[in-house]
Amino acid sequence: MARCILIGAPVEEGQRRPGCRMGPAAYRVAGLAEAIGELGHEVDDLGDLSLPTDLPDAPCANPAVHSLPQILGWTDALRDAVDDSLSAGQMPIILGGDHALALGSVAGAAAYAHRQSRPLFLLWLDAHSDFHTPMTTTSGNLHGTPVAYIAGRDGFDAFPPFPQPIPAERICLFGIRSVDPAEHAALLRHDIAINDMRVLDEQGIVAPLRTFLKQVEALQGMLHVSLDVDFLDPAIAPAVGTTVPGGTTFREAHLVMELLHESGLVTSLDLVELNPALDERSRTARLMVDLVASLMGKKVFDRPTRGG
Ligand code: 5AB
Ligand code: MN
Ligand code: MN
Ligand code: MN
Repeated sequence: MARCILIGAPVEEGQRRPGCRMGPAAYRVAGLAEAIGELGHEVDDLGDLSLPTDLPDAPCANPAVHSLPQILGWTDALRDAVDDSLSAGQMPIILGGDHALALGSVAGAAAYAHRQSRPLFLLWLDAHSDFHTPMTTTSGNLHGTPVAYIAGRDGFDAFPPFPQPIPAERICLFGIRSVDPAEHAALLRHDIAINDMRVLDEQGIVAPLRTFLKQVEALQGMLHVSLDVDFLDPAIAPAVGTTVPGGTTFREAHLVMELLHESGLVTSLDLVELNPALDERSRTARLMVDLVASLMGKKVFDRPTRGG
């Protein structure tokens, strides 16, 4: 059984639409702690992190970029919180907040993994590749940049150097169906596994996910999973600012979570981009809670283990 720690990250400066700051509260109201606890795990709630008050002065050469000082502040806070909980033997579950929080959460996991001399792997469940740098983004929204930071791309001069960037072969993008031209050009230069929706339509979700999980297992790696609400089809998960049609179905998403549970490999988790102001009677929040329950071991039908 795991010792989970919920970390509220009311980050919304990584994009422009207000509402993501209510994400942590929506997960609590939807019963996240209870759902995990019912499966027999220990759950603590750290409450919400707050933005440090003395924000750095951070000019950026790309005038489109906004809220850089705030995102730098969040990055620091998230990195420390995730590193501290992993160091305490806990499994951090970050309640976002927009995806810019992953600049810090994955940095914390990477710092910890480095001290343990264990390789860190990243599974990015998202409609988007989030592979912009602050220099290439045209929207100026930093929630579109974490994978580039994590992979060690240039252009993050305002940020602390990423502790031990994750080699491209240990990053898996899954569910992708919206990639900007600058991201596309950069992805062609990196050996990142890109399981876009075309691949998943053709091969299903099981084979590509198992291939990746085998690599994690072979190196006894740590695995950070970053789940963006827009990974899901907007028909089942409307509460997100950046919907893209053609996302994963209810059962595909649950199957991903069930396979992750069976692997026993997940060491940290982000839940990002939920905007409760766009939700319909909490259905997206509740779906996300159900998905976490599947990840933590809830089964459709619990068969006694065979054999013996
Ligand atoms: B998300 C876009 N590529 O850079 C941009 O939701 C969208 O965290 C980024 O995946 C979406 O603004 C970021 C058009
Ligand atoms: Mn994202
Ligand atoms: Mn996205
Ligand atoms: Mn989004």
